[in-house]
Amino acid sequence: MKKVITYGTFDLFHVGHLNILRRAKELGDYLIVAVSSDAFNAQKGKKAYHSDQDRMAILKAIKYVDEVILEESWDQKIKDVQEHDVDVFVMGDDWKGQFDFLKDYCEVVYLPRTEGISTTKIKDDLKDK
Ligand code: C2G
Repeated sequence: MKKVITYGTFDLFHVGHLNILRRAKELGDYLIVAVSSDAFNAQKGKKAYHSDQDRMAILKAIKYVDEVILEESWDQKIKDVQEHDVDVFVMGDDWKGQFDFLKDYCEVVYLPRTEGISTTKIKDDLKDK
C-alpha cells in the first residue's frame, strides 16, 4: 500500500483544499492529512475560524482522506513519515523547497496551487459584503 501524507490548516475548507487532497490521493492508495492544531497555528501566526477539532471532522468526511492526525509542531514530519511508513509527502507549491529535507525519508512532491481561491481571499471578500 502506497501511503501519502500532507499537512495544513484547511480552514474555511474550499476547492483549493479539495483539489490538493484529490491530487495527493492520486499519488498513492492511502492519504493521511495532518491538520494544524490551534496552538500550532498560533506559532504560524494564523488564527483559524474553525477549531482544530472541527477542521479534523470536516477532513475525516472527505472521500480522498483515509486518516487524520494533528500537526502540533514544525518538527514532527520526519517522525510522522517514519511512524506512518509514508512513501510520498505532498504540499502545494507555495511551499516548494521548504521540505526537501524529507527527500531522505520519502518522495517529496509539490503540486501547483489552485488559482483564485484562498482562505484569506474568502475572509477579505466577505468583509466587503
Ligand atoms: N492550497 C492549494 N491551493 C489553494 C490554497 C491552498 O493547493 N488555493 C494547498 C496549500 O498549498 C497546502 C494545503 O492546500 O498544501 C493547505 O493549505 P493551508 O491550509 O493554507 O496550509 P498552511 O497554512 O500552508 O499549512 O507544515 C505545513 C503547514 O501546516 C501548511
